[in-house]
Amino acid sequence: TASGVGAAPEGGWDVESVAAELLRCEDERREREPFTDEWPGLDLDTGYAIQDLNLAKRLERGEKLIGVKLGLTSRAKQQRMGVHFPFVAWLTDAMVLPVGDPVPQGKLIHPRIEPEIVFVMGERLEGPGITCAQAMSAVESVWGGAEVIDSRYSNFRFTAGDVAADNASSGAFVTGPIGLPPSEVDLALEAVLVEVDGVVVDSATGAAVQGHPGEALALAANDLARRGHAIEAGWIVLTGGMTDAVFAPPGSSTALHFTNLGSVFLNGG
Ligand code: OOG
Ligand code: MG
Repeated sequence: TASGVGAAPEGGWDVESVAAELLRCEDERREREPFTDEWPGLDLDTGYAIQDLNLAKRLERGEKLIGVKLGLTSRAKQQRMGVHFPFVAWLTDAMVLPVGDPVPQGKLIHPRIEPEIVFVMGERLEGPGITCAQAMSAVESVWGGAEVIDSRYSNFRFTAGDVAADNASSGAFVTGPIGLPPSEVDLALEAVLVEVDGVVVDSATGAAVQGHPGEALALAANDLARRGHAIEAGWIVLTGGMTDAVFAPPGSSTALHFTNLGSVFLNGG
């Protein structure tokens, strides 16, 4: 088992029981306090062991692994959440939100929306030592997208270990209408306007994400290499929120307008 990872379990928790409780919270739409309140030794590596155990459980129940997401790749996100480095989590087909569908309120606890640059991989990318240029040459197409994050922790309060364990607040995501070859768009300069109920509340360019979203992709490949994985051809990669997330309650309407990658509309349901 993975229970040898990290510090000795405290508060009665271990890798298996935290993993099971997180999946129960997700299935029951139940929020809870972060585990590190009771188990301060739940560090990043332990969080990843929990995340990987729950990926195995998701696959066992029939979900398909379709890619990865990065979290906390922009300063806006890091400052808001109080975790000051990026991390990587899994995407399965159960997280895909069909274009035009509302925010799936019935499955989520307290959804928030993030504008993201999304990659579809043309080639396998295996770290370590991957550079931004190498990463971008493995990309087939570039999209705008919206991630609907949903932490299992009350008020999105967590440490790095908690949020890694919680698959980086994964919920759902939708991709925009336009996919371009990477050579046709300057991603550092690609802008997004975040519009809530008709009012622009935030904006950023791709440079907000590690200077260039390709840097986030390289980081994911290099980080995953430490965990024994590569980024596979055909996978989807969400490179992380460009701005702070916005709340998406029922009745809200959010639009993300990208310069070249089109607009993504999400009805709060
Ligand atoms: C963690 C997930 C962050 C992103 O794009 O930065 C994330 C959170 O803020 O709850 O998906
Ligand atoms: Mg995100």
